[in-house]
Amino acid sequence: MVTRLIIMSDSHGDRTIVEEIKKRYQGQVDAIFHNGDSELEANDDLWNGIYVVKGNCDWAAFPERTTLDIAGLRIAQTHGHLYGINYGWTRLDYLAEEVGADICLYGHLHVPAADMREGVLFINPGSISQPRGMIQERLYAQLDIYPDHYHIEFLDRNHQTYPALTRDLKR
Ligand SMILES: [Mn+2]
Repeated sequence: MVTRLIIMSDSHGDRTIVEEIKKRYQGQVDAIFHNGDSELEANDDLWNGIYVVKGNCDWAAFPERTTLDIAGLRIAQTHGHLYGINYGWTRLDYLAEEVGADICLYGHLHVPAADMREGVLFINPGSISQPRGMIQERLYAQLDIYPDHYHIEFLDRNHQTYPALTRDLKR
C-alpha cells in the first residue's frame, strides 16, 4: 500500500486554486496540507479536509504548527518563518527532532525543495501562486510513501508533473 500526501503552500489570497486542488484530491489521497500564507479566514469551509498552518502573512487563527501520525510516520507541519528557515536549517531540524518527526512540511520560501536530513524528509512544495527563484512555475507537491523509499513529484496548476524536480529518496 502506498500512502499519498498532497502538499501546497503560499497561495496568498488565491482561494480558487486551493479549492481546485482540494476537489481534485479529497477522498483520493491520505491527507492534504497547506503550509501557510493562504491569507484566508480560518473558519472557511475550504479547510475541512485540509491540514493548514499560519504563515507570516496570515491574520486568522490558524495553528502555528501541527503534528500528525499517518501510516506509522509522524509528520510535522509549520510555515517556517518562526523557525528561521530564511537563515538556515538549525531551528527546523530542532523542531523535527523535538516532535520525533519523520517528515517535516514547511513553506515560506516559495521555492520547491525535498531534502533528506538526518533521516527526516523536509518538503517545501514551493508556492502555488507566487514562485520565487530559478523555477518560475507555480507548483505543489505530491509525496508517495513506500515501505523503503519516498517518491516526490512537483505539479503545476494544470496538475502536470514538473519532471526536473521528481525525486526518489531512501527512507
Ligand atoms: Mn508566503
